[in-house]
Amino acid sequence: MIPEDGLSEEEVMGELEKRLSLDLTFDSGKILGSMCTYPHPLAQKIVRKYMDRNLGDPGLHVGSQKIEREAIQMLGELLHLKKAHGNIVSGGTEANILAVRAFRNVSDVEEPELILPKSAHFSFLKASDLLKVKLVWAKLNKDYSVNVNDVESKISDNTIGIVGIAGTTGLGVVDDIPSLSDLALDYGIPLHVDAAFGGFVIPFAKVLGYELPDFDFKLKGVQSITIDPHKMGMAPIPAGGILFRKKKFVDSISIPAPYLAGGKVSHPMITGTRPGASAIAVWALLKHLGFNGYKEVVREAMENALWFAEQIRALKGIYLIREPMLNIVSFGAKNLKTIERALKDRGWGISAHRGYIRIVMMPHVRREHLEAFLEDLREILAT
Ligand code: 0PR
Repeated sequence: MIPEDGLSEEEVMGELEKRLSLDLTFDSGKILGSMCTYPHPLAQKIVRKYMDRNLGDPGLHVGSQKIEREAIQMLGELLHLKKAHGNIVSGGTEANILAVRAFRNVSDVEEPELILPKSAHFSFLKASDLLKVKLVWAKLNKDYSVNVNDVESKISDNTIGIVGIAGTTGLGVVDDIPSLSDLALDYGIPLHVDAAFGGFVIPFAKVLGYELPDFDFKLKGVQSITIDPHKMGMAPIPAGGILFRKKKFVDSISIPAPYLAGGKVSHPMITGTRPGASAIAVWALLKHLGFNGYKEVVREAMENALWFAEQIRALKGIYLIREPMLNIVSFGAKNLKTIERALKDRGWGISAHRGYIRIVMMPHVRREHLEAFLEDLREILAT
C-alpha cells in the first residue's frame, strides 16, 4: 500500500536494506551461474551522472545519440565491420528479436521460417511468438555444436534466415559459423550470429591464442550479430547490442516518430524511451579499457575455466559435459537434482539446465570462490 504520508529517506533505505538482503550479490562470490556481473566502476559513475538521458528522443540528447553511434561503430570494428548499423538495446533478447524482425521484413515470404540450433536461447521463442515466424530446429553434433548438414537439409523456400551461436547459453559452444556463412551465401539467405555472450570473449580469446572459429562480419554471409555489453562487456544492465551489415535491415524495422524533437526520428528498436546512460557507459568502457583491457579480463576468465574444468574432471560422481570453448564450464551427474539442491541450500547461485549445471567465469568470479565451491561440491559428493 502507498502510505498516506511518505516515510523518511532513512526509513525507506532501512526497509530496503532489510528486504534486499534476500538477494545474492556479485561481490559475495556466490553467483557462479550468471552471465551478468558487477558493472565496472566507471560505468557506475556514468549511470549516476547521465541517468536522465533518453535516447528515445535523440533530438533532445544529440550528444548521447552521437556517442551511441560511435559505440556501435567501435563494436562493429571489433567484429570486422567497417561501417556498422544498429543500436545499443535492452539486451540479447531485444537484439535477437530485432534481427529476426529485420530478416522477416526484408523477405517477401508469406509463411516465414527461421532455422536455428537446438541450443538457441529462449529469446528466439519470444521472437517467434511476436513475429509469427516459425522456428525450424536444427540438430546438434556430439560436441553440441550445430549440425550444418542438418541446417542445410532444412532450408526451404520459406526460410528467411539462419541462426548460428557464438557462445551457447548452456555450454559456451561456438558453432561452425564459417560453414553456416558459406551455406547462407550459397542459398542467398541471411545469417544471424547470436554472440550475446561470446561477442566480448572470442575476439580477445583468439588473440590470446585460443583456437576458435571465425564468427563475425569477416564472414560474408553474416548479416547481423547480437553482442551484449551487459554480459562480458561489464556494462550496467540494460545494455545489449545489435549490429547489421547493411542499412536495409535497419530501414526495414524503422518506425517513424516525426513529432519528436529531432524531426526526422525513427525507431528501429522495440523500446521507446530508453536509457542513454547505457550507451554512454558502453562507449566509455570501450574507450577506457581498450582492446588490451578486455583481453586481460578474458585471459583470467579463460584460465579460470580451464583450471575449473580440470578440477571437475578429477572428481568422482560428476563429469564434464564437454571441453570448454569459452569461459563456461558445465558438468553433469547421475543424481544432478540432489547435487543442485544441496548446492543451492549452501547458498550457491548456480544455473541448472536440463542435464547439467553451468558455471560461468564472469569477471567477478575469482579463483578463491571456485575453490570454496569445489570444497562444498566435494563434501556433497562424499555424502
Ligand atoms: N543469447 C544468448 C546466447 C544468451 O545466452 C542470452 C542470455 C540471450 C541471448 C538473451 O540475453 P538477455 O538476457 O540480455 O536478453 N543468457 C543468459 C541466460 O539465459 C541471461 C542471464 C543473465 C541469465 C544473468 C541469468 C543471469 O543471472 O542464461
